[in-house]
Amino acid sequence: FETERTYIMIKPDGVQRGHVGEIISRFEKKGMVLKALKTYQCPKAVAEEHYKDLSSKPFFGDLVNYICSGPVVAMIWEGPGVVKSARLLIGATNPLESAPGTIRGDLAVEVGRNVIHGSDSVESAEREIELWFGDKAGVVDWTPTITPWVRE
Ligand code: DAT
Ligand code: MG
Repeated sequence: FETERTYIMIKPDGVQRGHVGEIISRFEKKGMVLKALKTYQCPKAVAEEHYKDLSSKPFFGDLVNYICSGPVVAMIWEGPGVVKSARLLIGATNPLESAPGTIRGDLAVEVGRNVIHGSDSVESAEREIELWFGDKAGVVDWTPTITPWVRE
């Protein structure tokens, strides 16, 4: 199997509101494979690096403060086309435009409290995985025993 990976992060609002289990469950049910998971209190420098492409935006300061405002749940998920597939589960950036059935569509109402992050490309995914899991702690290479019931 190919091993596309994506970086998924439940933001502090998702953690505070008690949506960790619900969100992880959606990825598990889809058939994606959990390769790493940790709670993390994000230092400002990591949030700034993560969102560096947005550093010129007027909301950048608020965004960094929000990501650092409480624990996040940082994860690596693997699967076929997982980067795009995860973005479809997550829904549009602005929760008022995210389809019902998506995570943001079901759980959020404002772009500044949109519950979850997912990498937007394979290249971003690898960059973000290196940023958040660079020390490889908790990253496990494994294949679920049910894989033949999920993939041909
Ligand atoms: P996404 O998280 O869907 O990849 P993005 O990369 O364009 O979206 O932006 C990253 C985050 O920045 C987004 O989840 C919420 C925040 N953000 C984006 N656009 C915003 C805006 N117009 N006002 C406030 N926050 C915004
Ligand atoms: Mg993005």
